Amino acid sequence: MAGSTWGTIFRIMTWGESHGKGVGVTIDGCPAGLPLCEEDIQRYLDRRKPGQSRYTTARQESDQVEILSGVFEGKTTGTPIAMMVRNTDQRSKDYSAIQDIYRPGHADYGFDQKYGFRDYRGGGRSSARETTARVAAGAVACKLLETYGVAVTAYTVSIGPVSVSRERFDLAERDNNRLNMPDAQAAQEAAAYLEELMAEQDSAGGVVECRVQGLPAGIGEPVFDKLDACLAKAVMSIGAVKGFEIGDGFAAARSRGSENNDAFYTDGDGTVKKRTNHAGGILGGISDGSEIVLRAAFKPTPSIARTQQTVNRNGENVEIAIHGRHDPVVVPRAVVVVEAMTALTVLDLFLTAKNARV
Ligand code: EPS
Repeated sequence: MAGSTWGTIFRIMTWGESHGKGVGVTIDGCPAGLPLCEEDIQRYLDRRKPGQSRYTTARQESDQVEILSGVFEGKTTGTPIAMMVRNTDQRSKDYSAIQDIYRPGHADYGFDQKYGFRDYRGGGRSSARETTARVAAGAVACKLLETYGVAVTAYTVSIGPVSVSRERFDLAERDNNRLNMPDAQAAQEAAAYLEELMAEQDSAGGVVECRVQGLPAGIGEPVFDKLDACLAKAVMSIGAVKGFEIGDGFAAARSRGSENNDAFYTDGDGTVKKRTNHAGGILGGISDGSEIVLRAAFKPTPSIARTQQTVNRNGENVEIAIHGRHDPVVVPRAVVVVEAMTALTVLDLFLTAKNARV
């Protein structure tokens, strides 16, 4: 299956299926000398792992990472860094009953049409479990970005109809609630909303926002590899993402030029600043030195227990009710996945930009 690599200089290849032996990633292009240990990766994986609350899948995986290569005496060696996480709590029998049925909202039908058969156990490679490998690679990218003074931070901004209030916004609150919302009141309201949906055997979607701080101006290539174009591809490659915005995004379409332009100014200290950031930190596909702001819209989890109409492999109309362990909402666990894909993309273009001038 092609399409499992990302990046040009800092390049990753992910592998593994939800019900196979494990999932993993190889990073090629990480510079030598970066201090790195399994705990650096584990901190990120723990934010994504399943079984964390009643609002996530009940599958119990510790998602313990093993670094197999590329690190010696606590530092990267410049050779490929291979990392793996073993699967331990597969329950493939949950999928036997639906192996010949196309789950609405899932990749099943497309995979069958493309390959003629599929690994139906847990959705194989189309499972959200695939994102484990992205997060492991993203943790390394974040550590390397830190050495350049760049920080990537994501959080949940909405679940269903409940949005965080910009007045109550408190990033420290993000890690105090299971929905990863930087607003305690919104988290409570969203939890109540999820309880209602769960009682109705239904699921919710939501929006993750991500900010990149400390990125200098000049990152991103002018035509096809624009910073925003690459971020869009990276973030939209995360399963369940259906929408993507930079800065004001779709709202900019309703704005006027006089409102949407961010005025430049200088304090006379030699740096160029902007009074506003409607552009989300990117102009002409190149970072402008202000904060990068992006948002990803996630659809509601397609695996729901209530009865749905569908079709089987024999082309017959059938009914399906999906049981087993599923997230009533994927958004809280996806926060760190958005961080990972953003970090991998920004880092790769940051390293590319180093060769822009003699
Ligand atoms: C998923 C379905 C469930 C989730 C899984 C994502 O798989 P299973 O039926 O095997 O428990 O648990 O999430 C993870 C295992 C994970 O690590 O994210 C799906 O359909 O995407």
